[in-house]
Amino acid sequence: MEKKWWHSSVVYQIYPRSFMDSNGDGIGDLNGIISRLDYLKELGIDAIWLSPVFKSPNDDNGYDISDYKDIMDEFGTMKDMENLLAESNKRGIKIVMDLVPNHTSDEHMWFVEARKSKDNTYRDYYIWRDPVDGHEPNELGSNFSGSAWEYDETTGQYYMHLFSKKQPDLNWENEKVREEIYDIMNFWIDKGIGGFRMDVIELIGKKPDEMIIPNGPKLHDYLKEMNKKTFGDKDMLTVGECWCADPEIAKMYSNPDSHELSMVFQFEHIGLDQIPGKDKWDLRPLELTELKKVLNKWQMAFDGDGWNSLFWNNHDLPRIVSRWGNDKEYRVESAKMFATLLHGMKGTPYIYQGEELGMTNIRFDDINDYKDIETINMYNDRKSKGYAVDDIMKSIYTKGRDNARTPMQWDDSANGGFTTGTPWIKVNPNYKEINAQSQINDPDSIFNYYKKLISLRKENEVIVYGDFIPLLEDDKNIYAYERVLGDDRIRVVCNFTDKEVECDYADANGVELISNYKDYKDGILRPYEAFMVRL
Ligand code: TEU
Ligand code: CA
Repeated sequence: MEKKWWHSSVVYQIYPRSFMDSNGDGIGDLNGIISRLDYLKELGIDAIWLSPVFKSPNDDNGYDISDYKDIMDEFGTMKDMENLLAESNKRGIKIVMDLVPNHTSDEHMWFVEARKSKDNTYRDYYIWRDPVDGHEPNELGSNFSGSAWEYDETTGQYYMHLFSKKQPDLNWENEKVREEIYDIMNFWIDKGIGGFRMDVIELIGKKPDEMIIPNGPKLHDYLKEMNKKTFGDKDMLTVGECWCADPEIAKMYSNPDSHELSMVFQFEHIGLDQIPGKDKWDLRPLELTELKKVLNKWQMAFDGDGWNSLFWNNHDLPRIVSRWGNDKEYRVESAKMFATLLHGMKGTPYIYQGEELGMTNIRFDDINDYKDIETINMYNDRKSKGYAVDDIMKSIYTKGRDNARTPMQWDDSANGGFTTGTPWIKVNPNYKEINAQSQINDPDSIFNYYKKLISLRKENEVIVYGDFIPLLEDDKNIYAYERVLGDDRIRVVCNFTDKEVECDYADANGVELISNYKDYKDGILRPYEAFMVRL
């Protein structure tokens, strides 16, 4: 397989609204990011995935874009963006932009025009249907509750929106739409970006009348066309968000021979703590054996014909240390355990802002403190259907997107040093104990543990390209595996529980690369103990 820079890279995701506020308006911004680039350089990451920074009325925090070639007022100006690119590139950090090609804002000029009349030039940029018996054209639901169809008075038709009604879906069957998106991509490529993360890319080939939404018939034709007309001859990282990908589908996207994307985000492991057939708010406990089955399958799925991305959390998901770890007594141990497990694997690791500090989920008592449209819509929907408020809040505490969206905790000053003003969403009150400043110079901190894991990937080719060999597949408490490249063999051993467990691999038996305890205990792994050794 041809080697690529992104095979050995580690990517850091920035959610700009919550990263760093430079001007005291309570909203993170581009100049704030620039002021923290040295922190990221110190951590050792290679690229930043920047969640959307384009003009947006912020119905869905920037995933509703009204101008793809301009910057959101709250975040800064195009000059600031160019400055961010220059300052990042100076430090050897690439910027991967977030492309939202499935839908725009209803305030985008295309949609403002399209809804004016049935014969408007832009009408066919979106998906319109006549009412059926005075109702929605079909049962299709929005990911943010309710129907995916919104009636538009002016022309007496419904338009389709798989997310909020302020996010009308683009009609990818229209060649002009595709050309517009490619033009936008080339605009950003010319500015010197390092790649694209593609929002819900699996939806662009949809056939709404046939109820085919992800993985539509033309999806891969579109991606091949996009590749050819935009980044195909550039050395870029492209990652598609694909909730419904299995390994075979992932190969279609990421096999170098198919000329589509570098890799996809797959979410099979992310659904393991929800009741099958229901949605993410319907909770059940995670079984480690199931997690191993899924992740090991993905680890062994590709042999030069695809590439994995590796992540535990992002701006849509709860924080891993709170979700499947222990964010109280064993916060530091469990955060390091999850880091070890993931960063020993084959693929490109993604770190979500604050994960490197062991930041935790949030619990607001008052629903009005929540800002996320998905959370608020679900709350109202379930309340109107008679769910108990306590149960709804429990789902939000476990799965709500705002868990990961509270401001970065930089130091122990007011608002964690994120802003001198009033933050757009409340800061987690634990910022006095959990913050970057207290970790940077502490050799035992989570931050320095991540830093070491990142440098291990740079120094050991076996971590990048080695084969994956699962161990103890039926064990309910321990996640262990080996990586092998030629004569080089490393072993990763992780106790997934808050108890001591017996383990044949508990003694290092080799050269330690990293460990979250200072020593070893004969035949025993202590709570969340994790290490990586060269055999
Ligand atoms: O997410 C796609 C998506 O399906 C999620 O919204 C999902 O429904 C939910 O978060 C499950 O937890 C992408 C973006 O990552 C998300 O932030 C956007 O809201 C969404 O697309 C619409 O652009
Ligand atoms: Ca600001």
